[in-house]
Amino acid sequence: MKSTGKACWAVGTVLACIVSLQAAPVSYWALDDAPGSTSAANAIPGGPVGTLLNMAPAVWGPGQIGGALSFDGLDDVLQATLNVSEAQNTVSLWVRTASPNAGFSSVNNSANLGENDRNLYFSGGNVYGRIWSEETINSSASGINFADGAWHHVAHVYGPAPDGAGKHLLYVDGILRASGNKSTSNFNWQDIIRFGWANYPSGANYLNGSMDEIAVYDEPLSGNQVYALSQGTSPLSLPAASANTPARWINAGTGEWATPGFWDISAVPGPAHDTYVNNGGTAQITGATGTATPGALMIGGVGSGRVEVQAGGGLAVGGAIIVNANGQLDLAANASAGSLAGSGSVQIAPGAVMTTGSDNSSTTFSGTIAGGGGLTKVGTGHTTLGGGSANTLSGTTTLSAGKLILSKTAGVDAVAGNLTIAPSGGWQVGGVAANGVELYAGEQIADSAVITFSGRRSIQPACWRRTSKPALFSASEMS
Ligand SMILES: [Ca+2]
Ligand SMILES: [Ca+2]
Ligand SMILES: [Ca+2]
Repeated sequence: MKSTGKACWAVGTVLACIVSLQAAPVSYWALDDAPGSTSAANAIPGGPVGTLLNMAPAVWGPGQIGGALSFDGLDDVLQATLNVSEAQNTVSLWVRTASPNAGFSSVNNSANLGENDRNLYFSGGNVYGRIWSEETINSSASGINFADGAWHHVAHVYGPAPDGAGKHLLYVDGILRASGNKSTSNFNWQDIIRFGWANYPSGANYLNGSMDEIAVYDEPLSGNQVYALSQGTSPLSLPAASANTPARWINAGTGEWATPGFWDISAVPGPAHDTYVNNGGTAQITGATGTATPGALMIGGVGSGRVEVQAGGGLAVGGAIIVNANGQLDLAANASAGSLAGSGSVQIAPGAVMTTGSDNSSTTFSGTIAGGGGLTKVGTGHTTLGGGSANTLSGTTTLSAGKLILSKTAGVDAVAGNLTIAPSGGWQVGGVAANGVELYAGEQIADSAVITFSGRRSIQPACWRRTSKPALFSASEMS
């Protein structure tokens, strides 16, 4: 069934059709079966029931959504008769294991299980996806160990992705982790699909862990659809690719934020949507339209990314702005964020101010902040400026609320310009203050900096305190 979910029947001599704007899986095993069940129900009418091999008794338990099925890592397999498309396909599932090496999904020729393809497996804690012959992609660029005993959402996609994201795609936890160049599999004589086993890695073919919410589509899902699944959207109610969440910069090159052609959406991202600018793309924000995103903005990650807020533009992000190591945020106008994280580069031009912290979370930004503009910390959380490279921002850094923690390498400036300490909650003298600036290493503030205390309480410099580390606060810094 295609993404339009078309259902047709004959009415007299006329063929009538209902087209629903949903992506429709060909099979969906929610694995919410009752304890003691000896098979896995398929939520798609007519879809094959899952057979449990070597699983007597089957171990059902809590899943990511409802129940889930456990696999013993020895010989347990969930298997169904299903001839999936070689031309376009998505397998979406949740998997949990603490074994760094473990197979968990494949298609097979029932006559010979040695004939297999569409292998999904963990190797070294990375997630691998393979289509024959012969392309294997993996999540290692993320640097994340996904075999950590927690649930992770995995989607393996091939075929021409509706959002132009590529041909052979591997998503983990809703984020594109790897892509390849093959759009189809050459292994077209498979007739079953198996979970809990793959042909790789050698010697660790079975999954010691659990799986949940397994959905198979005969279509490539968009990155936004995969993201929705990773956020808990049911495969039975997944919007079609045209109704996308979240926004995602999909083209290498440069374009204006509000130009729909550069996005797989035609509107500003909606509530809780995240926005990605990566794959070599640059988003230039030149006006107010399309500059507010209530979710997170992730810059870089899978390929470099750059966001330029140009003069006259603006950017308001309700969630985190995550500037990855290969990401850059250039502000020639004001921007605000729920929080700031990552290890990339932020440039703030003279006259522009970046305000961060409104979501009250605590984050660390370990990249560099440069330019002639200003930085303002709001919210009750802690914002940590870390890393080993100096910030050279020459405008004023202002603490309005919460904590600003300066934690770069000793002797490396976290604050290069002037510092204004004006917490709206006032100061606490003694004890562990809820508001303030803490130095986690010496010489975090340029000697030329002027520090202004303008909080609502009149306080003494002695209230500058920290908890346990030998921070230094020289007299020149108090000038
Ligand atoms: Ca067994
Ligand atoms: Ca479930
Ligand atoms: Ca097939």
